[in-house]
Formats: sequence, C-alpha cells, structure tokens
Amino acid sequence: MPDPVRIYFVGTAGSGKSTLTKAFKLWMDERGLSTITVNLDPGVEEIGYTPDVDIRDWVSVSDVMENQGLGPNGAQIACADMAALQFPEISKVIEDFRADYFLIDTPGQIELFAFREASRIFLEAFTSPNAIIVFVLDPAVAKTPAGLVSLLMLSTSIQSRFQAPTELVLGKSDLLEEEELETIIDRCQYPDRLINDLELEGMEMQEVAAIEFMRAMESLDIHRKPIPISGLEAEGIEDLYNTIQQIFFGGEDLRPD
Ligand SMILES: Nc1nc2c(ncn2[C@@H]2O[C@H](COP(=O)(O)OP(=O)(O)OP(=O)(O)O)[C@@H](O)[C@H]2O)c(=O)[nH]1
Ligand SMILES: [Mg+2]
Repeated sequence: MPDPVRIYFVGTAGSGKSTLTKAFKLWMDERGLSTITVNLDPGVEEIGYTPDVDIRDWVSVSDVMENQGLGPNGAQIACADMAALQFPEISKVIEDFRADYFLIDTPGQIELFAFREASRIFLEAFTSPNAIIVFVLDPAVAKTPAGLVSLLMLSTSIQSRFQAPTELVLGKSDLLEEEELETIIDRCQYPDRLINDLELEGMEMQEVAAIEFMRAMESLDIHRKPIPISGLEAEGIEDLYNTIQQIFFGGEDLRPD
C-alpha cells in the first residue's frame, strides 16, 4: 500500500482553503477514496465541515485569550507555539486513521503556519515523503500584476521552507470572467507576460523588485500554470486530484473500480 498523501491547503486569509478542503473531501468520499480532514487553525469559529482531527481539541484561541489575558493576535501566536508541543500526539491521532489521503486545512494567518518554528516541527513529524502544498491564489489579490507577484513570492518562500512540491490553484474561479481567468493563468505561466504588465504599471521600487523576482523565477524555471478551482461550485477538483496522482504515482488512479 502506498504511503498516505498529505495535502496541505495554504493561502492568504479568506482565499478559500476551508471551502476547498470541504469540497475536496466530498469529491473523494463520492469516489470511495479513503480521506480524512485535519483542521490546523486553532482560532477558527465556523469552519463549514466537521474535521476528523481538529487542533482545537488541543489548543483553543478563545481559551488562551481568557486564561492568559491576551488579545486575538497574541493568542494566535501563543496557540501556534502551544500546538507545536502537541504535534507528536496530534500526528499519532492522524496516523491512526490509516487513510490514504489527509487533507490539511491551515490557518488564515499564514505566517503562523508557514514561518514559525511550530510548522516545521509539524511537517517533520509526518514521516511520509508524500506531502504536497496546494497554494491557493486569491483572485481578489491575483487580479493585479503586483498582487500576483506578491502571492508568487509568498508561495515560493513557503515552498523553499518546506522543501515540498507545491501546486498552485487559482481559487474562487467562479468569481472571475473568462478573460480575467486566462490573464492570471498566462501571467503565472509566462513570466515575460507578467514582467511586461508590471512594467506597464510604472517603475516604482516595488515593481523593480517584482520584475527581478519574476526574472529569477523564469531563469530557475519554477513558474507554473495554476489550476482554476472553485470550492464553492466544486469545479476543478478532478484536475487537482489528477495532478497530485501524477506527482506521486505517475498518474495511476487509486480510485476503486
Ligand atoms: N464565490 C466563491 N466564494 C468562495 C469560494 N471559496 C470560498 N469562498 C468564500 O470566501 C470566504 C472565505 O472562505 P474560506 O473557505 O473560509 O477561506 P479560508 O481561506 O479558509 O479563510 P481563513 O481560514 O479565514 O483564512 C467565504 O465567504 C466563502 O464562502 C469559491 O470557490 N467561490
Ligand atoms: Mg479556513
């Protein structure tokens, strides 16, 4: 039996991670694929689905606010660090499910997941090499050239921190006109196009840095085409599933006959 696949849904606040986790789980269930969901956001109140493993069973932002007299941001940070201490136990609970796919929904405060010591410990606690980061591009940010570059910079820095394959998805695709969708996909796929559109915006300091970053992406050949997806409309999920199968199993479909 192959190692389970861990799919981490990562993205800026409100980009649609939880809605996508829920839709992906439903899609997998309908096809008889053994899948569990894991919520790693200790601060979320209404998540929209019932996770099989929930970090709130170990740490809760509201409890920490009350017990330690912290505000919401301080409590989030304290929770991220407290969660790190619990990771061995949380990992054991996840492993005990013996599912083929773990869908891991990460916190909206992306820096808590991506850049604190806690997250690295968590990723390392998962021994399987089959971990993938699905980075959700929020179309509200990705619409402008400068916004898109900032998201690509973020996803690249997360990828280099975790050393895991990263797949880009363009979330909430139902909100975009066909032309807008194609423009964003083109800009991700062809750095030249994005550099050109950035140059049209003017040459402020930030744009110069963004252009240099896109040139680096191009020469390192790490730019790629995002998969349009809508968690709300359950569109594009099969494309993401197929891409993940391709990465880990060379395209072999593990769906039961
Ligand atoms: N139109 C549309 N709206 C969406 C989609 N996915 C999410 N939303 C809406 O976007 C908002 C945020 O969605 P969430 O799934 O909670 O996003 P999130 O990334 O988990 O948010 P945080 O965990 O707070 O960072 C909600 O109002 C959703 O209904 C989508 O595919 N299409
Ligand atoms: Mg969420």
